[in-house]
Formats: sequence, structure tokens, C-alpha cells
Amino acid sequence: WLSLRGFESLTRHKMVAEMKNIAIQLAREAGELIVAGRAGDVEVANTKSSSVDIVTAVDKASEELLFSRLEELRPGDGFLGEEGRTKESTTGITWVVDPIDGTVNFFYNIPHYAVSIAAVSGDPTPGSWQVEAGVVYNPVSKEMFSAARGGGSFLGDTKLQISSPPTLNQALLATGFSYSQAMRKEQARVMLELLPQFRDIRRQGTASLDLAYVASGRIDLYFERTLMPWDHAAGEVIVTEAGGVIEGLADMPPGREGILAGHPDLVALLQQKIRLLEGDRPLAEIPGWGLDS
Ligand code: LIP
Repeated sequence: WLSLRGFESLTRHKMVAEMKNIAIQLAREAGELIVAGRAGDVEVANTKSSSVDIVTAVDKASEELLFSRLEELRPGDGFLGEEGRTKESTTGITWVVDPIDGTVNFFYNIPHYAVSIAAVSGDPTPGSWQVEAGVVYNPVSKEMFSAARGGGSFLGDTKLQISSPPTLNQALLATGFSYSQAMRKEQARVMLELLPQFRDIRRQGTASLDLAYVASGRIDLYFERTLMPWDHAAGEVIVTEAGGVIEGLADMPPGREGILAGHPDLVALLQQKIRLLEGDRPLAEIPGWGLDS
């Protein structure tokens, strides 16, 4: 005999597992398109927030493939894509998609980029949404990071669990920098002070893989500001289902203002250090942060 609560829980587990499996399948399909596109000439199709924030035709083709396949498989769901495809949800589920995260790496043929696909419920806004399932797929290495809420976090079939933290000076910190020169200067100011206090830093150019690497123990701690929703949606659930935490800067929700990920003890220590450096000033107080200045 299954209680109502038990039935609801079973149903929810089944639903999020189905969304994760759809995301895995579609990430592989988009991955094939991306690898084929990289084999040819890759040119900048246009730029967005600055002259170095680039889009290629492959980014756009990957997003169109993912949008059309989700229309087939999940017609009532919403869509929020980096390259401009958006659709309101009628089911309460929205797919938050970065068709190629790490576009600059892709453009330079550095094999460290990913398809990032997340299914979120509720308001599809960072800090408000509930991430139900997420996948981050590197189509070159064919590494598939995946998680469903309540179902654990995986690399392939290997379950991921964040281990007990190293001391800060033994921790490997990953970060990234904005496309805005003014914001990069601010981010470098903070990183200049943090760098000597850690084992080392890594700036790998793909936020979704940085988050997946936190879940898999390849990175101990991650911190970045000015990310867009599609950069971190899938990585959030991959980290939390591996026992890590996702936090925003100070008391702000995780998102554009800043996102930290890792073991809760390390994240708490980093929050304190950033606050001491005044590295958690709201973006609006940083002159020129969003402009290509
Ligand atoms: C990138 C992120 C990266 C960040 C870059 C850029 P994109 O996403 O994955 O971590 O530092 O500035 O936002 O633009 O390649 O999808």
C-alpha cells in the first residue's frame, strides 16, 4: 500500500528522471552537430555584450536543434536559450539551455566546452527556480555529467559525492571573467588577493563544466560573477546532488551578481574573504561593469 505522499514522491522521482533522460539524449544529438561543425571552418556570426562576446553559426544551429526537439518531446514546456529562443511554459517546466557553453574555447578549438541543458520548475529566474534535472555534456571528451533532484549526481554511470574539504591553501579554485573590460579589472582586483591564499586557480572558460568539476572533485571551489542563467542552471543541480552547495554573494541569490559552489565549509570561508575584499559590491556600484568599455 503506497501512501499518497509516497505515491507523489515516486511520481516526482519518475518525472525528473524522465526529464534527465531527455536532456541526456538531446545533449548527445547537439554534441554530434557541434563536433561536426568544429571539423569545418568556424567563423564569428555576430557579437553580443561586447566585441569579445561572440556567437557562431554552430551555437545558433545547436540551439535550434534543441528547441525543435523539445517542441516534439515536451510541447507545453517553456524554453530559455542563450541565443535568443524563448517560450513561455504552460506546464510549469522551462528548459534553460546553453547550446555551446565555452564559445570562445569552441572558436579557438580548445576542447573544453559543453552543451548545458536544465529543466527548472516555477519562475525560470536564478534564485527563484527549482532545478529539477540538468546535464552538462562535453561533446569532445564525451563526458556526460547529469543529475535529477533527489536522484543523485553522475559522471556517466559513476555516482558523484563531494568529499571532505582540503584546507583553503590546498584548495583548487576555479573562476571566470566577464566580457566587459571594466568588470574584468574588478574581478582581477579580487583574484589578485585571493590567488596566494589557494593551492592555485583555474580559469577554464566554461562555467557549466567548472560546476560539474566541483561535483566530481576536479575543482574544490568555484566563484564567478556576471554569469547568465544558462551558464549555471544545469551545474547547480549537479553540484547540490553531489552534496555541495550553491550560494549567491553575500545575501543575494546565486546568479548574475555572483555564484559560489563547493563544500559548504569552503564556500563559507570564501564568502568571508570576498566580503573582506569588498568583492561583493553590487554590480551596479562597479562603474562600467556591463559595458564594452
Ligand atoms: C562563458 C562562461 C564562462 C565565462 C565566460 C562566458 P559562454 O559562457 O561559461 O565561465 O567566464 O565569460 O560567460 O559565453 O561561452 O556561453
